[in-house]
Amino acid sequence: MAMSSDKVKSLLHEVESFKIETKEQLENFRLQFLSKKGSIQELFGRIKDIEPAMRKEYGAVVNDLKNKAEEKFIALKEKFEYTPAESTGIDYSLPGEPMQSGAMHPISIARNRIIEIFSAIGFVVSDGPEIEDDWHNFSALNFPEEHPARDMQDTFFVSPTDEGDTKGPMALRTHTSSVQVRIMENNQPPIRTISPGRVYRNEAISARAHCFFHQVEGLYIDTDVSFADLKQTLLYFAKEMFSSDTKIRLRPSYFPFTEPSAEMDISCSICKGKGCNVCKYTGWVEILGCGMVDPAVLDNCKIDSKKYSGYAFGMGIERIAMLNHGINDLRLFSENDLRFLRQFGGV
Ligand code: 2NL
Repeated sequence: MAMSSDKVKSLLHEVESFKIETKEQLENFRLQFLSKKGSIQELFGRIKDIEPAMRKEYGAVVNDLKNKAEEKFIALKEKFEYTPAESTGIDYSLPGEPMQSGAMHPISIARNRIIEIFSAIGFVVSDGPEIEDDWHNFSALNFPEEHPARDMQDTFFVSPTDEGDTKGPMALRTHTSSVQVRIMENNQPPIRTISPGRVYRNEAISARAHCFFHQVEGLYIDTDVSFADLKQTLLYFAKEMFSSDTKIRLRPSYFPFTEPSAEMDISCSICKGKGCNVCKYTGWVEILGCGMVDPAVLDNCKIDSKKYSGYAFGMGIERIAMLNHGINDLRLFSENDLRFLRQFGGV
């Protein structure tokens, strides 16, 4: 204790005799005596080394020293227009600016849910390039040479299409089937994959059409895959995605790459089949296209169509998100207006 009180006394002397005639000296005073690493704080830290019976007295003496130092500091603070952390001009004690937080995009929310549902039954996510050659986007998928989708009016071409170009015309993919063509070319069955991604169409932008949108396509190839397998898988998906009482119906359709082909409707998730604007008073809403993979497509991708069969389906993610949240204009998805994006509960 004796040692410590000597130390307090000598510090008190130092505090009292410290010459402060400039702003810099005031800051040095603060650093030396009053800061967290200053000598007075150090004395407080030593209280644990003091005999318990003497601690009260020791505390009082150090406190007294601290008050004297603070008084001296405060008395000179105004005179030198002291501001904390003056070297940077930043007052770290001010509260921060409120930060704008983002939100999960409704397309991402729907895509993640679709992936979750198909992952649970063994589908693996696959990905591929957005700029594709003619083979992977059209020819391998059985599009005839004169098919309208190959037209400049429908597809964005991104490189010269003159005869000398050995790779053939390159285009922004118009569906993610091109990813699945690549999977088939590089893997033998069993294949069970879903391909989510952005696709492009050369269309005028409106509430119902956009020049880009998002798709998830699914593909399952093995021995003895049947249309019944397709139907059960899609029923499972519809019940998981919407609600367990959702019903599905399949209507005959046509795609170049599937035979037979169908479009699938679900019982309207908005009005539960009673009739509303969304289902146009039919009780049903179309959500995807599907079918059995055309044997010519399997053969194009080096999969033996005599040994294997498969089903495939494709859906627009925007459409699913619109149904889930009652969104009625496609353009909202690409405006990045936070007032829109924050409404969907994703973080
Ligand atoms: C739709 C329809 C569909 C497929 C996509 C597919 C992929 C391969 C082979 C055969 Cl590699 N088919 N995909 C099949 C039927 C329909 O999409 O309306 N999508 C938004």
